[in-house]
Amino acid sequence: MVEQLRRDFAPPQVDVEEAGRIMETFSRGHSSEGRRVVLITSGGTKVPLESRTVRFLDNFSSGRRGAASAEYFLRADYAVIFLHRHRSLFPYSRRYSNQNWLDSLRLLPVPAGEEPRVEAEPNCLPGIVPVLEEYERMKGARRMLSLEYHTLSDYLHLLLAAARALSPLGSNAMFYLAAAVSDFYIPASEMPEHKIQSSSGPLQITMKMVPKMLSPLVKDWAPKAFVISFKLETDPEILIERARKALETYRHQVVVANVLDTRRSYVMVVTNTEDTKLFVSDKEESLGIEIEDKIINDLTSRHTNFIKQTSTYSQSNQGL
Ligand code: 9Z3
Repeated sequence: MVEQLRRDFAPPQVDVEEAGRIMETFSRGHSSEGRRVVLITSGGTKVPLESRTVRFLDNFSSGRRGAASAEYFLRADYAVIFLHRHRSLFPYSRRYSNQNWLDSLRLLPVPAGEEPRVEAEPNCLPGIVPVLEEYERMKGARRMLSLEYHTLSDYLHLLLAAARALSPLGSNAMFYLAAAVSDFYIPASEMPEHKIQSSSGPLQITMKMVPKMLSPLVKDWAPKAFVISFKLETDPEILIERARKALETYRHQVVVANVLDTRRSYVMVVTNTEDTKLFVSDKEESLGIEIEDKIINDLTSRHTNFIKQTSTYSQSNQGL
């Protein structure tokens, strides 16, 4: 797998070694204070079609699931590594992503010669006071480490580095893999260097399957961690079957299954033993309740049970 990463993908655009060191220091620090650490992946991925990239294959993910989930994990006292796609939604500011910030700011009149002053107009930023308070509290507590990826190659390399950094935490580490990662890519050796010419006629491309990182993550890189993957389908009929298949194949703990059109109001939490449906009703939505609140509530208590079970298991194996 590591060999395939080196061979088939352009070198990452980020300093992966440095990111690995930062993640390790962050997780070690929080773990020594008795805190659990979750790695959240968030956003889509871009797959280049040319080495000097003009065109790429992208997907729909906005990163809202990951950004909202980060806030609820922080409230549940987790330390969060937020590995997200460049410019996808970010915790807290995500709530104001659909508006032009300049419209919420006003220049204040000041006497000539004084520094210009700017004031925010709270009415243009609904709910900003509690959001800002929470943001400042979390920032002050340094409980979130934010890392960006640009390309699929960055994402894959950073996920490997994160797994290595979190592995020493054993079952106290959680992987929450909400990013929508491309299944297909063009290996570096088969990619044209220059812009593909339309004068050559219609375009036909053959793409290879992206290596499934979940498999080595669960088996080798962080074998004791609590791992959650997401399964997205557009056809609700095949959702559960696909989620179960993923659990069987990768042997991790949980799949959160969702359908593209209903992903904001309905998910299914699938484990080896049960399927739990989580909904947000219209009434709850009007009260500002988000599905991520319910997902994180469910998963953090499963994580607690997982830690208890694994510690009982290892104690009984040591004859304690
Ligand atoms: C998800 O299913 C996420 O819930 C969404 C969130 C990407 C739908 P948004 O970012 O959307 O809030 O706009 N993520 C995983 C999707 C995915 O690609 N899963 C792979 C699959 O289904 C397996 S890892 O095959």
